Amino acid sequence: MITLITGATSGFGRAIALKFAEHGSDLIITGRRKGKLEELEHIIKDTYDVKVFSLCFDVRSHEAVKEELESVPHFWKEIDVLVNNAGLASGMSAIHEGEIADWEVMIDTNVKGLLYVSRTVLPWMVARQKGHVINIGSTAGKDAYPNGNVYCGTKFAVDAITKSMRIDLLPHKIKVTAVNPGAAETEFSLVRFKGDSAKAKSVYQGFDPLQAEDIAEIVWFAASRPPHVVLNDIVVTPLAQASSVFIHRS
Ligand code: NDP
Ligand code: 8X3
Repeated sequence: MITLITGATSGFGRAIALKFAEHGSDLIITGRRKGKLEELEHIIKDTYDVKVFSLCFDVRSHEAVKEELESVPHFWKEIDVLVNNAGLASGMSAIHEGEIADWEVMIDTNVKGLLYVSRTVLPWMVARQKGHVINIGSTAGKDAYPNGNVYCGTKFAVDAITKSMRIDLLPHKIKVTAVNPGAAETEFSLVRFKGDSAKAKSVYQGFDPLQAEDIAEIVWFAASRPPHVVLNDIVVTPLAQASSVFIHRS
């Protein structure tokens, strides 16, 4: 099995890479932070008997996505599972106060980046009439929340794209799954609040948030069902969370 994971340098992507390696999958891992990619590649190669190919690129650049992915040796193009995970929130403001630059980075990463990677990889899956796309959405793509506006919009877009992808790929025997996590403690909030660690920490205060490993287990479960079974849409929250808006804090 070959699995391509975008955004493998931290959080869900890193945990998914480790989980898939544990189960014997060869991996293409991607992200912008070269040092983190190299470190993960070493850890995986030292621990598991799998091959790892690292690609350092920004998913917001169509040119880079195409060039880097197409540069891989033929063997690596036989991708069985594509995990579209790279993404982020940038800022959290009322719609009339939002920073345009934040909106652009979220739309370009979460929506356009996912599309660029998918557009490059899917023809290889179609040619083989085989494959599985797992898009990481969010509870933010199921219900909007105050000041979430554009981030929520990008994740609603991921939800819609996933549903339409599933229809388009039906004749080609390609599975499409969405995994939509709620609040999970990764680098997500640190990135959203631009390095303000106190603010990032406060997001998870008073309840027990999801961890990256929880999501990795679910992604592996989805990827390891028998050929005739597809998990279409998974929503997973911490015990204390009912939706994007309702979190019970003690
Ligand atoms: P992290 O910040 O820990 O990880 C995000 C990953 O995305 C990093 O590996 C980062 O790599 C990569 N990434 C971000 N921007 C780019 C880019 N332009 N090009 C390439 N890679 C990029 O956050 P999470 O693990 O939490 O987030 C993973 C996904 O899960 C995201 O899509 C997020 O929206 C979603 N999500 C997160 C939730 C949470 O509560 N944490 C809940 C629901 C969904 P690098 O910086 O090296 O480029
Ligand atoms: C991340 C979860 O609720 O912080 O997608 O937007 S949330």
